[in-house]
Amino acid sequence: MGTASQAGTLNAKVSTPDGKPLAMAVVTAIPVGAAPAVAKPGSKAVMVQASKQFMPFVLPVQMGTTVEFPNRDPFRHQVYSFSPAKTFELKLYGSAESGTVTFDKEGVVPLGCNIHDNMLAYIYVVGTPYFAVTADAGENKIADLPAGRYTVNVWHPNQKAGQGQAGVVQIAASGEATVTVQMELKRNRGQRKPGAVDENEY
Ligand SMILES: [Cu+2]
Repeated sequence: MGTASQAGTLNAKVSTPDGKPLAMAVVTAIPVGAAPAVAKPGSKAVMVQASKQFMPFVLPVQMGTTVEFPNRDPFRHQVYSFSPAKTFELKLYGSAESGTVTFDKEGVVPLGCNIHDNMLAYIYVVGTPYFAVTADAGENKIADLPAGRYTVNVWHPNQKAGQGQAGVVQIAASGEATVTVQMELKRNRGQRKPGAVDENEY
């Protein structure tokens, strides 16, 4: 019978090569030898549109997850992506309405809005239930990892190609392991503020 004592924790610390903590990096732990795993039926996540911004900027989800896109602004948005992992365009909708998209393929899904060019966010679709996003201190942890060996990867929307392999980590039952990853960025661009591109509300 599984108990908490059969699970360990992976601590991750991500920084740039000059030692600055890197937030918004997605850390994934994939059981060695396991095929990509689909989320439990009914798995949900939320990507909000508010004050002409997406929130959060980076949203990791396990493949098979349905993401809701509620609009909390008093004007309309139209969310789309041209990504190979998921190409879609929601209908134009206003305050207190929502659309949903199910992400069934691993990969990076950059989001935009047809009305507000400044809006940008990323859905990162992974084939494992074990993932976390780093906070401002560049750290986070993945708890409740069954004992075993995991391939640990880190992804950031602004990373240079070839970055983010943290190697294989052994997690002992009720043990802790720590990975420290340096990630080189090609730029450090976040989501631009409203009004950076257009001044109109629709
Ligand atoms: Cu918009």
